[in-house]
Amino acid sequence: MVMDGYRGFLGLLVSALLVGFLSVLFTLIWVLHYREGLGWNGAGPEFNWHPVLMVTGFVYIQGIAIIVYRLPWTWKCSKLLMKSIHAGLNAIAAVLAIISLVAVFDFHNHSKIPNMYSLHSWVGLTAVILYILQLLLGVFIFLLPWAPLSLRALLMPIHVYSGLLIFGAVIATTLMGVTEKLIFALPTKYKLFPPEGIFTNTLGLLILVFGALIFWIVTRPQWKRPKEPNSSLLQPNGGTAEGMEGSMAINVSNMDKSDSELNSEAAARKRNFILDEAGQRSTM
Ligand code: ASC
Repeated sequence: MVMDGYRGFLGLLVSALLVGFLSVLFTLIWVLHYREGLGWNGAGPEFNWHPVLMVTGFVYIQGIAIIVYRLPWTWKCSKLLMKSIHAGLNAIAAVLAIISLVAVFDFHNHSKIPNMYSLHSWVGLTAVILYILQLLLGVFIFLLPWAPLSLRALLMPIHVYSGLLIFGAVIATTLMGVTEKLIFALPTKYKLFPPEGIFTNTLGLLILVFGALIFWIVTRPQWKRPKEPNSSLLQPNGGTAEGMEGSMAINVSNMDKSDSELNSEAAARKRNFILDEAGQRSTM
């Protein structure tokens, strides 16, 4: 596949998938081995769905959703298909996050623990609400064929920024949650370096490294999906969900881009174009 620094990309992608998978595995081992296991009974086992579903959905699946456009072997797939996969993964993550919130509120209510007093809960609930808004806005503006190209171009940088902001807030919230739970569960023992403390601190580090890898992958301009050249000419009114990458969009969105970003995007476009002319891949 044609991509600048393909081996580096592949190494980071495999590392991210592995570290993310380990985070989910560590969370499961934490609740199954060190805590009360899983159940839906208003007690500890019901609470335990909260970390499991948050790390699986809100951390791992959201992280993968953020980088799906970067996978070079999907560049021959239509933009609409990739948007559907991006939206679908984010929708799965949102559903898991909501179930995870139901578990924690239900546990609190059964066990007469107050809701929403901690910083973890304030930042976390804000992230979930913004995530759902981001998902709805993304579907209505970028996936469905209704929004004009000018509105898409205007909102795309905001969509990218708020997506990464929410993801960062989710990583921070997860770390607060892990710390909080350890202090609740091991009030006197945490400071004695017990195995559960060491194990769960390691889980926190894995989640942070996962976030760092996703953030690196998604901020490399040379790994962006190449723009579809001339597609706006095929759809002059820009009224369809696909082919929003034409010259107009490039011009509008170029206004706030750095030189290096523009250069590597231009290189990607050129590469894409040459490949097109050689008939090696289709852009639609
Ligand atoms: C879309 C799409 C993009 C953006 C872009 C806005 O719907 O596929 O890449 O909006 O056209 O600049």
